[in-house]
Order: sequence, then structure tokens, then C-alpha cells
Amino acid sequence: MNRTNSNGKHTIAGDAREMIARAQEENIATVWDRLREQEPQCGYCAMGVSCRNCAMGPCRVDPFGEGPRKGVCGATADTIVARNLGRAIAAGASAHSDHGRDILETFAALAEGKTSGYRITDAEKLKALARERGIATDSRPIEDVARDLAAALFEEFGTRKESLDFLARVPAKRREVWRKLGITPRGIDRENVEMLHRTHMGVDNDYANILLHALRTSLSDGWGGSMIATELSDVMFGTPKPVLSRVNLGTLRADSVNIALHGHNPMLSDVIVQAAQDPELVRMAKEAGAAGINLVGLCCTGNELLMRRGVPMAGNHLMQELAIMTGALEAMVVDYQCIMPSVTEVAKCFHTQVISTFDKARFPGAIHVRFDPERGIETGKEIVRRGIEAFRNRNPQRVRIPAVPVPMMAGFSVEAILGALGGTPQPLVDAIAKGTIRGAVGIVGCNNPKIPQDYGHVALTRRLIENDILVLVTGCAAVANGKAGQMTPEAAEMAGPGLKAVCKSLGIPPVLHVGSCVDNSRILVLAAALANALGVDIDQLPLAGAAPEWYSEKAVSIGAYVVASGIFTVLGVEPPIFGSKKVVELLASGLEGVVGAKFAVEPDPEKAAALIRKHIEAKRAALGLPHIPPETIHAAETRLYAEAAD
Ligand code: SF4
Ligand code: MSK
Repeated sequence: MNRTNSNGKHTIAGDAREMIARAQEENIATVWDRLREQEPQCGYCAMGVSCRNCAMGPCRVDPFGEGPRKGVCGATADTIVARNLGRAIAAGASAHSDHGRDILETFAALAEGKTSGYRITDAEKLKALARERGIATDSRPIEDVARDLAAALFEEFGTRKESLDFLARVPAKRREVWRKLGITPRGIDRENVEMLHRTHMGVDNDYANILLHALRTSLSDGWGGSMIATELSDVMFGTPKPVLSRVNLGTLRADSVNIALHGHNPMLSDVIVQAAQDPELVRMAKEAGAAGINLVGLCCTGNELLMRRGVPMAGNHLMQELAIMTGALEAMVVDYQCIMPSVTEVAKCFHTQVISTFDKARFPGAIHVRFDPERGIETGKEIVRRGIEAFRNRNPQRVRIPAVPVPMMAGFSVEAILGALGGTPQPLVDAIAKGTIRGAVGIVGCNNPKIPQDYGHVALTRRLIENDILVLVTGCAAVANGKAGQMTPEAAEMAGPGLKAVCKSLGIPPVLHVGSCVDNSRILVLAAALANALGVDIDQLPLAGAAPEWYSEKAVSIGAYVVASGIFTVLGVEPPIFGSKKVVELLASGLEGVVGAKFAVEPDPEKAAALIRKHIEAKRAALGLPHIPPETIHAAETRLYAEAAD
């Protein structure tokens, strides 16, 4: 294959550029090469008007020209686009919620005393979760409370309830919006199964009705499955507190056994962190000639470990192949989600062992070490031992570590943010009311090779903080900002005068790392707390969301639950909906009158920043707060990262 030689267009990150150059030298295929091989990608699929939901198809309809206007069954472009979007949301919501259930199963086993390597780290949070559900906590052994809480949370997945328990956190006005629309999320599994049922041939053919249920399905993720994952991970592994760490491929060490923890679920990776400190294993590593055992994170498993344990972060989504290309990685331990099947192919060019760990996520070419909570610590040790053995096969001539790590601060759980504010959201409310901080934006989601890696995240974030807008980040957006040096307390210097003063007085960065992608539930909780403090609905607040480089179905679900919760959201990558004018109109306009928020699509982060600023100032005006007239806000003339984006 003729490899691309335009790595400057692929990424703004120096470590990535160097490794892409190595891939070209050594003729190793990467995600960018495979994207180019796929081009031109199917226009019908890109517009969302292809359907293979039954064996009378596959069908594709032509919403504009001479081609067929309906599928074999008679489905129109509107129906097909809405069905495809609904199925994508169900897949994303299922991924988050199945992750949540896996955590819950381990938590339930812990409560029964059947695990090894796990403990209740935040008993206060466990009790608070129990009290939210009316479970008695006084004078009871913590294991009993945990058992009752686990039973109550299993019920959240079922079919017999009218509403999820976490909805008690939602402002009453928002709950009423959902009740009137009939989209109050009930059981998590129920909404997802119903979404698949409705999109079967010959069930729900009304695009608007399909999309309403898609919102309901996404809400069962944000206020259900994802929230369970976040809250129980905090209980078992600790509620994050601010922590200083490092990021980029420079976190790999030439003198150490390097093990990367990749995927999304912290259950096994957390015990691997414990195992890597085992004196016997450290001794083994030294005997093999290494200075020690160095763990690094990739993607959201990395974010989980960074948030709670300060484990350094090797990179985000598009770095997974490139981390192997350093020649310094002994093992890549994968759980699930966002792990490219290609990693086992790239690993064949080096000494790296790819170790899969979940029976539901197997990778041909990987070694499988099965996760079992009853043998957590033993499994963790076995994996570390394999990494040490692989170190003996390392070829030092092949090691090329391309960067010096950049410091970054993480660990901003809702509890940590409120703690920094003195225990209540009031100081943040006051700062927003005065205009010192204009508003807050959650920038979330992935990397996508269709966009220069990190460009969307970094440029949008920079523009917002310059304009006194506090930015909360999760997932790959957080890692991108970390690599760009925008996540240290010193980065307050990059912010506008108001935000800078607040950050300096609190010793925090202007860009707060809130966690992994299930931890977008923390952003919902914080938004609800702000709305409750002001006695308004979430859609009245000067807030916005953005997913500048999203790629996954999970991101579609996140975007949907953020909008359904009342927060305007800007996407940097076009979703496959443009084959239906009606669907586009509903999502980009009509939803505003229904849930008080809508989507926009804007690939240029400079223009996205202007859109978001206008929105925030309009919300400020509606609340009677000092504001800049939105019509005076335009995209910046000069571009910070224009060179990389060209
Ligand atoms: Fe074609 Fe209808 Fe079957 Fe889809 S459901 S593949 S549009 S016949
Ligand atoms: S989803 S944010 S690619 S890891 Fe967590 Fe995956 Fe990154 Fe999206």
C-alpha cells in the first residue's frame, strides 16, 4: 500500500507526527491510511439514507435526484434516517450501560465478599447513594447497605419502573418537560430494547416519534447506565480529587517495563495498578533489566486511572497504534470500546503483546487473560508478569520515544469542584451572575481521522477560555487539551481576565478534567445542581456542549441526552442525517421548542466558538444578567492552529 506522507494534516500533536513518520518509513498501515483507502466513502450512508434492516433490502433512497425515493417496504428517507439514528443511539447507550452493569456486578460481588483486589473506597458516597433511594444507612454494616444498593441499582435496568431513581437529581421543571413529552426514561434495558423494536421493519414509521424515543433511550444512558458506572466506580476506586500528572507518548520510559491500559472499564486496570506495585513483580522487572514497571493510560480506561490514581496518559484515541510504534511498549491491555482491531496487526511489527481481558471483547491475534472479579488481583499480577516477560524480547534499537511529557491536572469530580468552591455551587453561580465567568461548556468526545487530530478540541477550548467561559472536558477531548498544555493551573494565563482571576484564586486550570466518557454524567449532575441553586430549568443556564471530533455511537447517545437535558450542543463532524430535511430541521431547530435545546453542526472550531458564545450571551440576556449583544460576536479573524488545519 502506498502510505500517505502528509502527517502534518493528520494531527497537531508533535508526538503523533513523529510516529506517523515512522509508520511511513516502515510501511505500517495506520488509521489515516485506511481512511484514505475507503475514500470516497458511500454518499448514501453518509446521508443516513441506506437501510439493511431486513432481507428485502439492502435499500438506499435518493432524497434529491433520479434514484428511488423509497425502500422496498416503502420507507421514506425521513423514516430511514430517523431509524438509523435511533439505532446508533441505542448502540451507544447500550455500550455505556453494559459498562455500568459490569461495574454493578463487581460491586454486588464485593458486597457479598466474593472479590479479590476490590474494596469500598468511598463509604460516604455509597451511603449517600443509598439514602437517595431510601435505603437505611444508620448503624448498619456497610456491606449490608452495599447489598441493598446493588439490588436497587439492578432494578434500574429492568422493565417494571416508571422512572429511573437518578431522576430525583433533575430539576422539577425538566422532569415535567420529559413527562409531558412522554420521554421520562424508565428501565435502561427497556428503552434500548424498545428502540430496536421500533426500528424493526413495519413498526414505528413516524420520524418524529422515532426520534422522541431515541431521546428517551439516550436519557436512560446519561441519567442511568453512565451515571451508575460513574457513581459506583467512585465508590469502589475513590471519588476523584485534583491530581497532577503527565501526558503524551513521552510518558513511556525507555528504561522500564511499559504497560498501556486501554479501553473504558477501570475494573481490571485498577487492580493492575495495585499489582504493578507488588514487590515480587518489581523485583522480577529489575531482574529482567528494567528500572521498574511503568503503567500508562490510553483512551477512557486511561482517563479513569488518571482521574483517581494520577496514572500518566500516553494518549487519546488516534494514539493507540502510534503508542505501539514507539517500540517501547511491552503490553497493551485492552478491555472494551474504542480499541481498533488493527492494534494486533501493528503489534506484530514490534514485541508488544496485546492482552484482551473481557470475554465479550475478543481480538484475533491477542492473548486472552479473562477478567474475573473473584480473581481480580491474581489476574492483574498475571498480566503484569506477561509484560515483564515481553520486556526481555524488546529490541532497544527499535525504541523511539518521541516527546517530553506535558504536565496536566485531572480529578475534577463534582465533589472536587464543589469542594474547591467551598462546598456549594453558590460561588460559581455568583461568578456567572456577575459575568466574571460568562458560562460553562462541556467539550467531550473522541478523535476522528477526518479532522486533524486534537485540532477541534484544542482550538475550540482555547477560544472559549479566552472569552471567560469555563470548559469541562472528558474523554479524548481532555487528553487533547492536556497535550496542548491547557490543563495546568498555569494555563489560567491563557484565559480571559475574569476566568483567569477565578482559576488563580482557586489554583485550578481553566479547563477541568471531569473524567471518562461515562463521566459525562458528572456534567449532567453539575448542570442540575446549578439549575436547582438558581431555581430554573437546565435550558435556561448559560451552558453548552460540544463534540468537535466525535466518531462513536456512544458520542451520538451523549449528544442526544445532553440536548434532551436542555443543553445546546455543537458537533464538529456531520452526523449521517442530511438525507432527511425533516430530521435535520427537527434536530437543528424544532427540538428547541420541545426540549429547550438543539444541535448545530460546525466543523470549524473558530465558528463553533462564536456560535457557542452567542448562545451563552443570549441565555445570560434571558436571565437578566449582564451580557454582550450576541449579534456582535463573530468568528475570530486569526486562527491559532490554521497551519495544522490547512
Ligand atoms: Fe429496505 Fe425497508 Fe428492509 Fe430497510 S426495512 S432494508 S428500507 S425493505
Ligand atoms: S469514547 S472519547 S474515542 S476513548 Fe470514551 Fe473512545 Fe475517546 Fe470517544
